[in-house]
Amino acid sequence: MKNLRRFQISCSLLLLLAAVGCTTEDVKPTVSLASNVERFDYNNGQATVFAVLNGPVNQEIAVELTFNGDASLNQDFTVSNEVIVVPSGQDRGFIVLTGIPEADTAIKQISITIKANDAYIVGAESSITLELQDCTGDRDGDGVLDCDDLCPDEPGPPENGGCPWLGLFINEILYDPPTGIAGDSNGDGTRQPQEDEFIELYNSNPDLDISGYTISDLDGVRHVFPSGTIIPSKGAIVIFGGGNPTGGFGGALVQTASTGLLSLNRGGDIITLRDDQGQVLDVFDINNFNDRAAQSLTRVPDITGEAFQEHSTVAESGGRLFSPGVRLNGESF
Ligand SMILES: [Ca+2]
Ligand SMILES: [Ca+2]
Ligand SMILES: [Ca+2]
Ligand SMILES: [Ca+2]
Repeated sequence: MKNLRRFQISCSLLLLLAAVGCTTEDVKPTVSLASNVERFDYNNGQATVFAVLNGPVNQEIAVELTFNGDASLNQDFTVSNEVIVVPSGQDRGFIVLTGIPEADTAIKQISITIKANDAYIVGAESSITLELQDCTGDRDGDGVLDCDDLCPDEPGPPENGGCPWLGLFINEILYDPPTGIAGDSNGDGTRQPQEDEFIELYNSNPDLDISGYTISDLDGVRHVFPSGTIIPSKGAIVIFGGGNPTGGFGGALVQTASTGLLSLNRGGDIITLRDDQGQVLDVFDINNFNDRAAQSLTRVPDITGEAFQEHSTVAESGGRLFSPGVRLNGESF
């Protein structure tokens, strides 16, 4: 309510002021847009678009809109109203968009923007974009319908949301544990520069038996995955240099180096992941990051990122220096 009261200069001297006019001053509501879905179907699918105020208004306002994008109003979709009416006493109003079935079912965008008006202030969320799709279509032919397909233009199995599997790869690596207890990545209560090194692998495959797979540095094999090591689909495994890893690690598998240490040389080393046939699956070249890090390097974003970055420099890390077994933001994979 605090910004929305209508203040009126007292008009008790109305008769006196009548000659020059009685002025009013409004504290205007701030308006933002929101929607209940990001995409909807040409085949009579619907999306609700809300105008949300920062508090209730004491008289009806009409939020004016513009519709842009390659989807056309009344050709590709209809709207229940071209303005959003917020009734008196309410803090929001809405309109409903409905898809029009048609032969052309390419994905089209609808961009809705609040038009400036004296009755309100346009807030930060002044515009939203929705997509119109053919939800019965399957453009990439992978059996996952477009509206359910997280990768609608790349074939992939249903169990991976219609996206291709990416294989087994390094997602994060700590070769330079921070000094002091902040460097106790394995959670065993002491910071030990060899033991607290780790490599985090992610499995973008169905469940995968990695028995006999290896991790090597330039000097030779540092870890052989023991018999019976199976990483669940879309799961992770963390290999620490040593110590007694303590904690949940997001439910990831946890091992320590079979040779007693990983010996990741921060001055220049190349880490190679191989399968049990000796085929190289992934390589991490520390020489590309020749400054001391005192934190891990991680894919950004997790899993799909091509580039590695220092962990704490990514906003969603919340300043954490590493995240063995979990995503940058601390959530499980
Ligand atoms: Ca598909
Ligand atoms: Ca797909
Ligand atoms: Ca430790
Ligand atoms: Ca991580």
